[in-house]
Amino acid sequence: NAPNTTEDGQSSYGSYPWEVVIISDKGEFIGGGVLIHNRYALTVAHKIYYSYNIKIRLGEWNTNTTIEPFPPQEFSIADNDVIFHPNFTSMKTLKNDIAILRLPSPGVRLGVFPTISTACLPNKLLSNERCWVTGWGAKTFSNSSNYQSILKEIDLPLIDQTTCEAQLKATRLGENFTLDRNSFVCAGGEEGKDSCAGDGGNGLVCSVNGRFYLYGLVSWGISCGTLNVPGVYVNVLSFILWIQSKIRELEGVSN
Ligand code: 4AZ
Repeated sequence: NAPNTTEDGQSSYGSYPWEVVIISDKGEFIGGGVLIHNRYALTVAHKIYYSYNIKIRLGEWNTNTTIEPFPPQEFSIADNDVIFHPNFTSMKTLKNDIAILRLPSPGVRLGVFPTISTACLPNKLLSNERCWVTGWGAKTFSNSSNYQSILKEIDLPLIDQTTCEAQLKATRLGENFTLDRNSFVCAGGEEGKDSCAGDGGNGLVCSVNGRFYLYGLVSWGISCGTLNVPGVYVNVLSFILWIQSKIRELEGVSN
């Protein structure tokens, strides 16, 4: 169930219709996100913690052109429609690195453009799976301002938490390091196939029975694309109850 791929990791147009671009009010690129509902998207808290008046763009693919067959749709997100996880308290540990973005009413009309739709929230743990991560982020950590113009994708394996913790600890930067298992999942560790600077907030999606489920959000890592050094992703499964109860509360649905 791999989305269509070209050889250099460039995604084909419309393969990741839940993809969200977050930009500043001045149009500067901030990071990625994932559409999960016609009025809600998820991203990582640390990318937008110091930003005001953000906007999101849906249906984007090549950021250098405006010739997509289906035009990208832009929405301003009011500051009180940015809902940070209440336990996101540290830019250092990045525990609970998740935020909900609420689109202005009535939200995006789904089913109109094939390039805009939602990813599913996961309902169970996966292991031994290969999943997908996308983004416009940098090719290498040391050249971290060199963003891509066309959305890139890679496939990568999920890595269990014990292995991931050991592998991160084995790096020079990771010596004194523990993973908050509730907050994070890991994926990658293959040479040259990784998320990197600028990919923060983007989705790690896994295909189950032909549907894409959002297992992770790009959060952080130690370097990029180094063999046996997985990237660290927000464990979306851990935050499902918070996400669903927030949406119910904000939509005024009684439960
Ligand atoms: C970053 O700086 C970043 N290799 C994101 C992901 C990874 C490294 C850095 C994972 O946003």
